[in-house]
Amino acid sequence: MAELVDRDDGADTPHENEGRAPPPPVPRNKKKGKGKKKAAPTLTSEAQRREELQQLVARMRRSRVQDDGGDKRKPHKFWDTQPVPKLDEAIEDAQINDVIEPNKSQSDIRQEPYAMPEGFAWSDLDVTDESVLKEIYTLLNENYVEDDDAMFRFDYSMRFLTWALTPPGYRAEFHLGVRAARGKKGLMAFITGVPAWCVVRGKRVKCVEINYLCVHKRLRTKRLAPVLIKEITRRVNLAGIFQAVYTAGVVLPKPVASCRYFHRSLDPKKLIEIGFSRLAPRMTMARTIKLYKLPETPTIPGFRAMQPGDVKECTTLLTSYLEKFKLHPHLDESEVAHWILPREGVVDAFVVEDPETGAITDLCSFYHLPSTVIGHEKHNTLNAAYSFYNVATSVPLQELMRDALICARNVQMDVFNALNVMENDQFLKDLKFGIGDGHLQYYLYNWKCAEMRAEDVGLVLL
Ligand code: MYA
Repeated sequence: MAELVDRDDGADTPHENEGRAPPPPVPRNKKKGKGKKKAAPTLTSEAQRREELQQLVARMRRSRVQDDGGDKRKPHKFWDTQPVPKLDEAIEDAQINDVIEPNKSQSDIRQEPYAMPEGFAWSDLDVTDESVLKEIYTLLNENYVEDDDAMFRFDYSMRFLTWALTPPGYRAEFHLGVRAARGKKGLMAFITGVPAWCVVRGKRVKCVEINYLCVHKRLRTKRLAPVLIKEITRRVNLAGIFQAVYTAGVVLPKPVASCRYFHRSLDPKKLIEIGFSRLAPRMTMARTIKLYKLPETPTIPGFRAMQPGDVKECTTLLTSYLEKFKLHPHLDESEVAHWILPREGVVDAFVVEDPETGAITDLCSFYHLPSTVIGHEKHNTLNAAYSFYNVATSVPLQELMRDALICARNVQMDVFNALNVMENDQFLKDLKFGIGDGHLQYYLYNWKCAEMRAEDVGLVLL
């Protein structure tokens, strides 16, 4: 198929395929290929040869990923036209913390939507309409982020998408689709923004959080993504917002922070069966299951599910905790109620209530993001919990997160994932998390500031 989009700024000419989309995180020692195992002491020479070959391929693949993603000299025909720092631009001065382009006046903002190529049309998507939500679900379920080996693909549930896209103050015009203009007018591409206040190195900045950029597999590499990004930018600018925050697995100009995923097995047998992880050398399945076994129920006195009556205290607890990070959201009570209060199958949150005073002293939360296990005869779904916002004041963070793991296991999660953001490093090792093979890059649009370390990041995007 030919190139799809017009070239109004010279940024949308076709070029070589990009590196693969950012993968759902998988452990670094994920089983590669079809059932091959890592070297064990009793390997035959044939098995050793295969193992070496496999390791070589893995090394080559790792270096390819680095070259594709991190080559600072590679031109970015679209991103080089955008108000973002260049990849080779080192910003070390912590005093630099400001917009790149000044805010535009309404009259300087393009009033009409960017042109769609023949056969396609913009579509404002009403996510409160069940049938539209189903279409979005299906597009993402079939075309959104996969791991490098195409073994897993994110499977955001409809209830999850409703949650993610309708926080307080959301704007319907930031839920943007592209449809085929004829026939069944199916949904072919998608991008979303939700307004949020972020605090960047102490400065409060009105932002949109951009997410769910997706182009149907049949329309890939035709420069549709830049048009989606430009159109959402135009709409967001018209609403008086000029900064954005987003995350991606790929390296683009230019990450403000680079984070890693870590994984804690909850159902190691299933994870091994589906190739998400593999049996460690010299380990039997029985020993592996024992290694990851957790108590039946949470152990901290006063640990219970968060309730609406806890929102006020949780807001105080969370907002004051987040202040210590260089990039964090600023959340009010309505937002804490939206984002943190439990929603079945979407987000779970727990508090510790002081048994004597009744005060809420701790908070932990995780969201449910399954992945489709592509083409597996026994398992269709990998059930994953993702660490969200956690604050420990009465117990060590590690103890709190242990109870979070127990709760995740008790709602049938197979794995618990956490980024090395905030203070998560404090519990990853002791709670038996393993490092994943994916990086998650954090980006700011139209903002220039010094890079930060993963542990300076106090923001989790869905
Ligand atoms: S991250 C999740 C992204 N989605 C997926 O990975 C799902 C599977 N993949 C796809 O659907 C497609 O491969 C996508 C690219 C849509 C990703 N973020 O159309 P193309 C650049 C930004 O020919 P396609 C998320 O949702 C690429 O470098 N740019 O490519 C956050 C190249 O530009 P340049 C990306 O493969 C999204 C150009 O696109 C990404 O058919 C944040 C090629 O376009 C990416 N993940 O489609 C978006 N991947 O030539 C930015 C590739 O310059 C928001 N590209 O290198 C910015 C703020 C906007 C609002 C501002 C308001 C003030």
